[in-house]
Amino acid sequence: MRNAAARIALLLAAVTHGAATADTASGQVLFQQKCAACHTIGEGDRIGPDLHDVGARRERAWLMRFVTDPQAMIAAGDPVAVRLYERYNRIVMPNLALDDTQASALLAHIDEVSRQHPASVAVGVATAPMPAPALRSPQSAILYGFIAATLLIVTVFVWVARSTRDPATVDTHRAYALRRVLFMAGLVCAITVLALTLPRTPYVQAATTPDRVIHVTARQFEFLFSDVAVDSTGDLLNVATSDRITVAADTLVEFRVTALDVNHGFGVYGVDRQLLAQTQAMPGYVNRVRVHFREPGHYPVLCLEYCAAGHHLMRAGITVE
Ligand code: HEC
Ligand SMILES: [Cu+2]
Repeated sequence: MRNAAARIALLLAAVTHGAATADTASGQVLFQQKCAACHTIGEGDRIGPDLHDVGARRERAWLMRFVTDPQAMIAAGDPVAVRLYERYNRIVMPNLALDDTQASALLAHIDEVSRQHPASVAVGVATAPMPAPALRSPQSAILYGFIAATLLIVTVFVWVARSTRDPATVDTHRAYALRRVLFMAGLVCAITVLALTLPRTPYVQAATTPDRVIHVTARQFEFLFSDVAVDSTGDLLNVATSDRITVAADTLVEFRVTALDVNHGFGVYGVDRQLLAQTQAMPGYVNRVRVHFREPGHYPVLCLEYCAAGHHLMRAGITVE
């Protein structure tokens, strides 16, 4: 980060230099002059966040205020601005002496580029929106099964309600015999399911050694991967961490997941955007979850537990080569 500070000083010099000539220029020119050093529109984060679709993410009035005077907003403790500041390495976006017309032109330019280049094409794994799950997938099969079971139960209840409307004599012997049959059938089902699923529990899998152990540290609002464990915020100064990690294909990875502040959810999605594995990230605990990465591709990681207002920013990525 020391290096980054020097780079920013240089960028600031370059950026403020262009100030006087800017006021008649279009949003595009302004963006190139004053923003492109730190931001892209749909090509990923630089020193500041990727501004793709920022017009959809934030309110217009907030954006106008932020772009014209970011430092005042951070100083005033605006929650979103402070979170961004924390997330982007505590680098304050400079005040670029823009008037409202220039700010509007810039925002219009960002909207325009966002419209022309959908993020799914332009943006890398961690920031691309997740496409909706496919209709025919194991996860949807569970949904359909659930709906079918619900309909069956409702039908049975309706049938029972209708058939018992008028009092009738019941043959208790036959009823009890039926009850025994149903009980035995239920028992057989339960034992079969238990026998089929028991070998798939994590306790059995723990007997094999993983090919690789990756430590995951969650905090508001990021996931950090590292080769050694991180126990405190102080450790982050000494441990190399990243929100992207590369893994060889056909590797069994054990993630050891913890959190530094509040509970988070560590969810790994597959190349087809189906949830592959998840575990809670809890302060003071290390939860283990194993994923066998077979196919090459991008595996997004999202937070699965609402952890505070910047929750949706918690994204990381695993690339399998
Ligand atoms: C020196 C680097 C730098 C320059 C130049 C810069 N920004 Fe930023 N920008 C940042 C950083 C860093 C953040 C994150 C907030 C913070 O730390 O202040 C940010 C945040 C933002 C945000 C909020 C993003 C979000 O997700 O809500 C917007 C909008 C923005 N910048 C627009 C601009 C525009 C428009 C320009 C050009 C006029 C510009 N920035 C120039 C560094 C920069
Ligand atoms: Cu979260």
